[in-house]
Amino acid sequence: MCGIVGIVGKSYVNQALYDALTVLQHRGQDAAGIVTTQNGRLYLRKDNGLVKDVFHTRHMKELHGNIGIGHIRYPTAGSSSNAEAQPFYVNSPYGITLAHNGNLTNVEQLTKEIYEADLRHINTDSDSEVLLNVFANELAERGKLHPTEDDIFAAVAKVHQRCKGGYAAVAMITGYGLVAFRDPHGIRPVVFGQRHTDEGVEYMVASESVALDVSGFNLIRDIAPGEAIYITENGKLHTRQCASNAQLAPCIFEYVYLARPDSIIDGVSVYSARLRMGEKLADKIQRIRPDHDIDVVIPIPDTSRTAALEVATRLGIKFREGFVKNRYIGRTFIMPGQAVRKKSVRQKLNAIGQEFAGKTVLLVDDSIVRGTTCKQIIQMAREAGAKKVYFCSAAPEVRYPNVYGIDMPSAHELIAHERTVDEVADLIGADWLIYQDLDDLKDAVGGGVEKIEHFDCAVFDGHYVTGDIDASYLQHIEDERNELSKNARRGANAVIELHNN
Ligand code: PIN
Repeated sequence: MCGIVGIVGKSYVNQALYDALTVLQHRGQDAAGIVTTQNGRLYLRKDNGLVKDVFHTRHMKELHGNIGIGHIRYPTAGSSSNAEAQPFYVNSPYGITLAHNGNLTNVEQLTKEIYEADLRHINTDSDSEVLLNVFANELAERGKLHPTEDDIFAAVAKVHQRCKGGYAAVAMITGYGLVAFRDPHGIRPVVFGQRHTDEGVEYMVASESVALDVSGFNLIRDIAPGEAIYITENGKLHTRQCASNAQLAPCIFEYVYLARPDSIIDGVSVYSARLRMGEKLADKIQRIRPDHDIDVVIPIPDTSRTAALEVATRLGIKFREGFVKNRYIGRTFIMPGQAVRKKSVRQKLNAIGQEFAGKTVLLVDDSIVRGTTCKQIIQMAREAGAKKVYFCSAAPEVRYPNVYGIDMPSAHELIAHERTVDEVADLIGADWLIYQDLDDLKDAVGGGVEKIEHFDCAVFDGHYVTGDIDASYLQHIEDERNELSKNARRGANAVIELHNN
């Protein structure tokens, strides 16, 4: 999962791009980048790290121009080198830069085609570089010195034919303007909006509507699945449906956990969806155990708070803050002779004893993925004196890998994979475990004012909307991941050895 932004403005866009990236920081903390353009030149700054650490005054001063795009990256195994920070650049045709959120599922075939048929070189392991090269190649194929909107939309149509998977992308064509497009299922989110200034209308494209809010842009709408928008350098907006088979099936996990609650995705308020998740959970609890003995509902900060509030209200039980999250987690130092230890949950969360002592508590979290964190949290609740610890998840059992850009690639890392609810409850140490039903989740998200018929729910039901995912593909990405994390571990050990010597 990553965040993207693009602006066509009437004055310098560097600060607004920076502000947007800061607001999208929850979508990735691994790397950040901005590229702007002025008088045919590109100005790029990207590196590993948080937005506030990557951009200093000296960098911002160099980001000239009224047009630019930005990216923040989520760490996935094997993608942490700073060569893979985005935006990516190709010099031909025109000089194109691109920022991408999502994951292509036919990247190996595309990489081969790009080299053997398109005669283009790929320099990283990033599928975003592949996406950029496919787009650039298709635009070059049009053979125009001055591309029109028809050429640009035709190139996006070809991208849709060639690229499988989930993608929301924003690209800048030097000297022409900004293009943004979304895959034919609209798996990953992307919206656009406008702001009126004395000099005219400015446009922003972003992964989430919160990025528009912070700089005073008004949301126009989501880019439709398969649609592309093109905003010329002088601020003319063109939109076109570029896919023949478009059908909206957004990633339901955005609503569960990934997106900020104050965002609106595909017309649905993330906050309202989470409230409804809480209502559905409360109804399920009431249904299966009407005589439950829950004394207090406690959220696990932060995401689950909205759902937990509604669970408590609906059940008519007290809602209490039982855990405090440390907002300032420090870095882990690599010390000579010491293994690098992952920060424990205890360093991030602390229990407020009085809310647990002698009580039957219902802890609410947004989801259970690996089960490692929730196990420690349940243990903390017991140590704080809870009589019984019940646990509920606002999402159903996460049983299958995600292949569209969320870092959940290996089934065996998922605690609910091939396990029953009782087995998971045993493993995490809960006295009672309640998962949201998938139909209830779909209803919570898609059953509000704005109706959404289909979702990408693959992590819950194993159904992959792009239709190209089978067991051998999943096995392949799992093997690849094991290999990458083995290499990463080797790398970490090498660092320790280096310090020892
Ligand atoms: C945490 C959001 N949320 C908490 C992410 C933990 C799964 N985990 C998914 C629960 S926050 S585990 O709100 O952003 O702080 O299943 O792997 O233990």
